[in-house]
Amino acid sequence: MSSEVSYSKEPHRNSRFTINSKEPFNAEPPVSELTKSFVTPNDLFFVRNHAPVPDVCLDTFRLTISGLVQQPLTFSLTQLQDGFRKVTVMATLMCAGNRRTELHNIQPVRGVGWGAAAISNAVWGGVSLRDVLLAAGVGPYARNMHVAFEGLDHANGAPYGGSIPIEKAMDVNGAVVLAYEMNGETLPRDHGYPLRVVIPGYIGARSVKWLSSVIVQKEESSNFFQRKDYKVFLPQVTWDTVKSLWDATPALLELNVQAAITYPEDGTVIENGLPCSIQGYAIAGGGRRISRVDVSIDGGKSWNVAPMVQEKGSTSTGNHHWSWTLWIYKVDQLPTPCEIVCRAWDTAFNGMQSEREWNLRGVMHNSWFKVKVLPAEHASKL
Ligand SMILES: Nc1nc2c(c(=O)[nH]1)N[C@H]1C(S)=C(S)[C@@H](COP(=O)(O)O)O[C@H]1N2
Ligand SMILES: [Mo]
Repeated sequence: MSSEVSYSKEPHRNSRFTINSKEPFNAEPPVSELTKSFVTPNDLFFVRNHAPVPDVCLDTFRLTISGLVQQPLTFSLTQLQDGFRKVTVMATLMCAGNRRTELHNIQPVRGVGWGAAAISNAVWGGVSLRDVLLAAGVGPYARNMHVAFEGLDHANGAPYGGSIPIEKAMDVNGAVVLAYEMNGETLPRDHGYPLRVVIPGYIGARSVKWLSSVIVQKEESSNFFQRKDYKVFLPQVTWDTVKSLWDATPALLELNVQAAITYPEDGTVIENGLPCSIQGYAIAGGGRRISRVDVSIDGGKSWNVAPMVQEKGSTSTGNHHWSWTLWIYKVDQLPTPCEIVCRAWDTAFNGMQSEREWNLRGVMHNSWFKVKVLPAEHASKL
């Protein structure tokens, strides 16, 4: 294998992206775009790559299923499409590093700086991972094992990868999909063409793109991104002291509760006393629903409940809720200057932190989201 890293075959990208890193490509849409549609258009869906986008040829592409299975299997994309029923799942992906920049402003964090738009929602079409594993002879009630994934891209000299518990992979309602379509279109190259796994309810990092290999194993993946990244430590933990902590700290899987304001943005100028439709998103992990979104226009002293906008069919009575919740809170007369704050709760009443707490990797940051709105006089003084 050549270890040369070349970015000469990257796909074309939307010029409206905010580019946080060019090589590897990491970009988020303008935050106000997020809540304009419940399903994010493909060309505005945030992109998080760790290496050049693989240039995959369908003729030679194969997916292998191996490890602790009765029957190892190899599929071309057509064989997967023809051999299994098609499923579609609407699911939001969020990078665990969403809102990292707010932590970076407290103390530098090594990693891609993300605003609040490292999150997007899509309808994923493909085959069910459970169906494929059943075909390989994995028992329907398999437990205490891990399903590891590997992609065709190489980051730090090894394939990008990760794993999930087999209980999630085999869950009839777990909705884990090997996706070859995104919003009814062929999966775009930036999002894993020709095949990716989508793990609804989990941090984005586990949804391995350019998927080439699924391995059932006793241990969780030994991949760098499972073992040496995507973990949360106390604020005082540094790159020196973290060394002994990686193994003792569990890998992040399910998302925590997150919410952000997408309009108005921080620093927006609005004349005192005008109406304002405050908008945003909220999401919970592990399939839990958002039960309430609270908005404050006085910096978090008093709160009101924001009406939620939910796409029909994206909810269920169980914990099988894979898409974000959008919300709009209308204020007749917004007193400016003011600080607008939002926070959300899931059905287990997990919430968000009231204070920002720094962590080494800048992941799972979900403190109350705050924006300052300035009065018109302020603008004229600038
Ligand atoms: N093969 C591969 N899969 C990957 C990554 C990667 O760099 N390589 N990045 C992961 C991370 S950290 C995230 S947040 C999601 C982002 O998916 P998206 O680019 O489709 O938004 O892909 C995940 N899957
Ligand atoms: Mo991520």
